[in-house]
Amino acid sequence: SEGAWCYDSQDPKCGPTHWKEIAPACGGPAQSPINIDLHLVRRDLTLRPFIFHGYDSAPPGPWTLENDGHTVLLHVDTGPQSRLEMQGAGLPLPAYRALQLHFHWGGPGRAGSEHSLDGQRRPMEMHVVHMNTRYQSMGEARAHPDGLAVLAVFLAEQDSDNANFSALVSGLKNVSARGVSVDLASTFPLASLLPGASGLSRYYRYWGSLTTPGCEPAVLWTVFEDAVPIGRAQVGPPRLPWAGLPATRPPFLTGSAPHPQVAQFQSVTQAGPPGSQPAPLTENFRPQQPLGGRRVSASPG
Ligand code: B30
Ligand code: ZN
Repeated sequence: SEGAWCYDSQDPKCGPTHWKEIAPACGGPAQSPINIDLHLVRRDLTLRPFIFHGYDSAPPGPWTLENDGHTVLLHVDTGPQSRLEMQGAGLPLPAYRALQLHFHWGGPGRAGSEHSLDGQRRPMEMHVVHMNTRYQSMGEARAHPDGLAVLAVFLAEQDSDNANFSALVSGLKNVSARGVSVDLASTFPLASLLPGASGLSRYYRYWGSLTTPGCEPAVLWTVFEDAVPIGRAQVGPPRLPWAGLPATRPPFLTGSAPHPQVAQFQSVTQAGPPGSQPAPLTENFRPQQPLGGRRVSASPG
């Protein structure tokens, strides 16, 4: 349904300022992502913990990893035998089913989360996309304000591996070309990628949109405060100019250091003209959108 679009704001044809020409909702109200100003959030005592069904065990699978040219997606909805659903947490009834998770990242040395807290971006952001079970398809859900619920999880660097990302990161080398899908060697508990024990982090909540065309205002967003760590070493050796430096860098250098663990994601490629060298897919995050009259709520934490 969406024509050609891209993240490059320098591109005269397909960048974010042109999205509204192919998808009018991208120029409409209630768009995502946003910066969350922590002084303006309203604490909401009705934002209780999430209730997750099936997130604590490895489902039958197989799960499919896909490079669609805009992101890397892990499709986790493999049918009725692996029902992954969430409720509670102020979500509309009856429940939301997990469909896919995917990532947004930056470029060498550049943070690439879509949301930010008090203007602070993180190296990466993972989105776990859920559909309201009252709807039959993604297409139907996208037409309703309560159709989708996305869990946004910030990823932060750490020196040691996060084994919970191993199966996914190992699959990235097999989806470096746009349009390619592979079955992952194994599934894993979805909860292992969420902050705290099954998402017991404080979270921020607001009504927004898909962050890619068609930008439908169909998403109840949850942005977890606590980041999930992802390891530098598990995604390959650091690249210049940091190669050869000890794993622990002096603190004054960390602000300008690249995010080596993200290098693996950055090795994924996007579309190019036939026969051309494929360009790495980097900085696949949308510019932040005006909050307008919306309110951001915070769980009691
Ligand atoms: S997000 O979480 O707001 N970034 C879709 C789902 C969630 C978000 C953005 C888009 C979505 O389902 N889009 C339509 C299907 N997409 C797959 C995809 O997720 O992103 C196919 C496509 O090419 O349009 Cu890329
Ligand atoms: Zn996303």
